[in-house]
Amino acid sequence: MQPPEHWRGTEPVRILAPDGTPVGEPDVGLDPEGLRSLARWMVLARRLDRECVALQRQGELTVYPGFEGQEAAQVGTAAALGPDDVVFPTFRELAAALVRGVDPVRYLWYHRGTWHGGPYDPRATGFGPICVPVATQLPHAVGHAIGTALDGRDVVTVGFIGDGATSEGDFHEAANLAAVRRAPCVLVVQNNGWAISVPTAAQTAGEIWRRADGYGMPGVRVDGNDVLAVYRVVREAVERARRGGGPTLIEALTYRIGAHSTADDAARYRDPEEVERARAFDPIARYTAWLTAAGHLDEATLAAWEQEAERFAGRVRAELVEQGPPPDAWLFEWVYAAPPATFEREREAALAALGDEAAGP
Ligand SMILES: Cc1ncc(C[n+]2csc(CCOP(=O)(O)OP(=O)(O)O)c2C)c(N)n1
Ligand SMILES: [Mg+2]
Repeated sequence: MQPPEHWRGTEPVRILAPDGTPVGEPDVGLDPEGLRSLARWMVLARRLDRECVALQRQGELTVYPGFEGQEAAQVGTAAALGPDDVVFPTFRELAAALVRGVDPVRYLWYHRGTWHGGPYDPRATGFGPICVPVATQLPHAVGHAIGTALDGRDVVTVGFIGDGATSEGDFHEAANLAAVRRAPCVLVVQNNGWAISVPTAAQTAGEIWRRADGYGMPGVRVDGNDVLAVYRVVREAVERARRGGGPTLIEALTYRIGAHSTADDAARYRDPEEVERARAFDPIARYTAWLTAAGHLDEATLAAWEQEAERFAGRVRAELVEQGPPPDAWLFEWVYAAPPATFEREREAALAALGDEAAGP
């Protein structure tokens, strides 16, 4: 089995080999129910992800960035956090959002265009807004971490980021500030091999986790398709941050099985054989193989999760598609506290035009 190209170099922290055989200590401090819940979340998340791609193809979502293959990196990270900890996501972390208790229907309002602002409450869920401008959420995450520390609150902030995003100035500024201020945060890079059509090798000449040394913080490279390893590594980083030990940079090696988003045709720049090879490193098959061998999972339970996932995806679909378009006037709401006259005129003209259109020819 040839691992994806961007996994070359330093061996990552790994507990389970790709076939599920333990190569490290599988006791990560979770009881059997906790261990099973990691698998259940991954099964639910993958099913929902596929439903979302279908919903976009059927015109029910405008665009959707899938995360198939990255379930372990996201579920393992989210599960390692305490209830008051906060996540600042990119645009690809629906699996992490589920684990943190975000309502997927509300989350997907964003992709349906129902509500272009914050479709769920970041404060109630501890999950920041979906962030499309690449890397801009990372300074926010570090600022949040510094703020909670100044307030004396026991909160650790996780900032997710992609491999491509590590080329942005925002990444450098955030990582540097986090280390200088010993901010209680964990920066999790999901290195999925691609930034749209740019492979990691064309993005960065070194290994991403090694940059941590230059900033003056610990860096860890973990097998991001090994949910137990991700859980352990993130857990350790969260505990260090909580003790006042400052930030950690984690590079989670994973693979983007799907296209960048439903607006992308990956076959134009990526060899489909690469994807087939990467499937041998599937995070769910690896983990359920180990759970079963360790006596924590039987076929009936796995089948029950799959049925639950069907019902779950069906419920999300039903609740989503019954959601009509937002009122036209919302385009102009929450822009200005005191709208200038030019803006008011624009609003009136636009609403009149939209009204005519809605009335038909
Ligand atoms: C500042 C900015 N530049 C460019 C884009 C267009 N864009 C969207 S996602 C993306 C690639 C991101 O790659 P990576 O950080 O590896 O995350 P992934 O998509 O693999 O999850 C780009 C260039 C953007 N959204 N924001
Ligand atoms: Mg990427």
